[in-house]
Amino acid sequence: MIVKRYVAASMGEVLNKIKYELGNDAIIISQRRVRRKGGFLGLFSKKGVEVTVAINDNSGLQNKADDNINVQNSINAIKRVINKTIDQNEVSKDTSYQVKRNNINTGPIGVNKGIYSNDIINKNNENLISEMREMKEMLDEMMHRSLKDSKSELQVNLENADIDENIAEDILNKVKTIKDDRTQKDKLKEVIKNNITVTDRELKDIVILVGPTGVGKTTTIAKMAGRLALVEKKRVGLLTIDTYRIGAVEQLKTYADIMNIPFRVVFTIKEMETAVESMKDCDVILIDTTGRSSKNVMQISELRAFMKKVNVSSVHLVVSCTTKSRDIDIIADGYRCLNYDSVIITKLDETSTYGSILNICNKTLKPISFVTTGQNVPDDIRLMNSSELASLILREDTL
Ligand SMILES: Nc1nc2c(ncn2[C@@H]2O[C@H](COP(=O)(O)OP(=O)(O)OP(=O)(O)O)[C@@H](O)[C@H]2O)c(=O)[nH]1
Ligand SMILES: [Mg+2]
Repeated sequence: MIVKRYVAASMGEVLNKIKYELGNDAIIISQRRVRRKGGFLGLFSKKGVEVTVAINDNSGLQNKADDNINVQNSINAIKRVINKTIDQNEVSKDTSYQVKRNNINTGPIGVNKGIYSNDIINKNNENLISEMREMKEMLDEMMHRSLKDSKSELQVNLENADIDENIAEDILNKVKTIKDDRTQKDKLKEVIKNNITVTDRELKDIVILVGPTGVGKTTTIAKMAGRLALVEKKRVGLLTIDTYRIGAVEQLKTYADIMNIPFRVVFTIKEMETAVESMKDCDVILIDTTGRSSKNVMQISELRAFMKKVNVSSVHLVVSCTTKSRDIDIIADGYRCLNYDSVIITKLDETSTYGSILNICNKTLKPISFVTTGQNVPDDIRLMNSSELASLILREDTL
């Protein structure tokens, strides 16, 4: 570390000199007002400012992260000195107050002398303290800036996408292991892409959708039914397991009526087999379930009992793209006992950050079967590949 002292007429002038000679990395250690020598035999000296700064002399040899750690250490050390000085001055202020009181007791001459000199000391101390405080604020600001700078561009990309901290760290580590001459951003995209799996498994036999309340299960079932029946010309049957909410049935029944496809409601476990049996002519039976809280083990066990009654070919866990990272953990674990084999991510149109796609993949460890992008039945459902999803997460593309 190099320490240098600068003297000039004003603080502005000193700072310009420092910036010109040392750049933006110099740290101010101390500043004080001085009289600058000038004129014949130093007789006509002028007021000025003396500033002492420090700068790291081997910045070229270290990487940016090390630099930032050093800067932060230096700032912390300087802040400790400043705090100590402020404390000492507060104490000396109290002491000088004591001296003043003592002088009052000793008599009129002592009073005047004592008060006069102590007032000057107090004033100087106050100036010093306020300057120290200013410096402390400057250092806080520098510390804040240096912490911000220490984040790499890739880290910022991941943070902006709302990717879970641990997943982001893992991704960055993987990026570091790629040794080729692609750009960092391309490597990042590659790693994200490899962390997302999708499946284009055909929808057939008995397909069931499970997931928390309001994520879009019924709407998604209607979209699937629409595609299968209207586009792929398959025979589709709709079935809903409703043990919980009056009204949930009506929603799906309306879609079934519009599309002219069979619809049944199952209220008890016993009815499950006969309901499925009644749709044996269908190529695909789509089963809707009422939303369950992933924390309610009883409700999920009940659902499992219904599912055990028939030979389900695929279970899709439905999760909204707007779900917070911690809640994704709870949902992924809460529904694991239903052995879901893929995930449908809904409401992509309702967010501007898509990191949750990666969070969902990492936490469920299951491929994505569909994403939904709006309320329109049957249009707003898609199968996106991992490259498209990676571009979305990195904001290279929009929906
Ligand atoms: N913006 C947007 N809204 C959606 C999407 N999918 C569903 N919705 C809306 O989300 C709301 C809830 O959808 P539902 O299909 O009833 O959700 P659910 O999971 O069946 O809800 P429960 O049966 O109560 O558990 C409705 O207003 C839907 O129109 C989507 O992809 N984007
Ligand atoms: Mg529903």
